[in-house]
Amino acid sequence: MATEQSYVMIKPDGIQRGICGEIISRFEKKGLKLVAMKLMTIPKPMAEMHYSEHKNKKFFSSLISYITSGPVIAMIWEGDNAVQVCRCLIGKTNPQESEPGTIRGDFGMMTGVNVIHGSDSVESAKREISIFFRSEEIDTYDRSIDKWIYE
Ligand code: DAT
Ligand code: MG
Repeated sequence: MATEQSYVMIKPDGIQRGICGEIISRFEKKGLKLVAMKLMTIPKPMAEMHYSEHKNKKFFSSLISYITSGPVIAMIWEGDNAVQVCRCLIGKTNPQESEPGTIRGDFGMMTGVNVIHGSDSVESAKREISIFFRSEEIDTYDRSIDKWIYE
């Protein structure tokens, strides 16, 4: 087992559209463990840090305006191979190319308004988690159901 943590964030459109419960439910049902969660409106400098790899792209300013336009739900999901598992649940960057059954495939229409973020590597996850959470905000607990999820 390679236990990892992924940074997952429901973007402002997910909150405005009232689909957070359904989205969170997919991560729970998959078997991932929620170890941190908060609602927040991201300050612009924090958004720029989170998306720093895109700072030279032409969509950067619209991306920052969008992600700071209203509250997001910031979460950390933990589990075996969690980074890749979360990306699978989320789907491709462009919701029109995302498979039905994925979050973006089921709930989105445009790349610039694509409902949810998930870390793309373990290194990115560590970086993003450190931007959004203090270590004391991340919980550690046992789940008795894990014996029915992991062999
Ligand atoms: P992902 O969120 O799937 O990891 P990414 O890291 O390449 O995708 O880009 C970050 C976000 O930036 C993405 O969720 C939506 C936005 N974005 C990416 N490419 C874009 C484009 N060509 N036009 C507009 N927005 C874009
Ligand atoms: Mg990315």
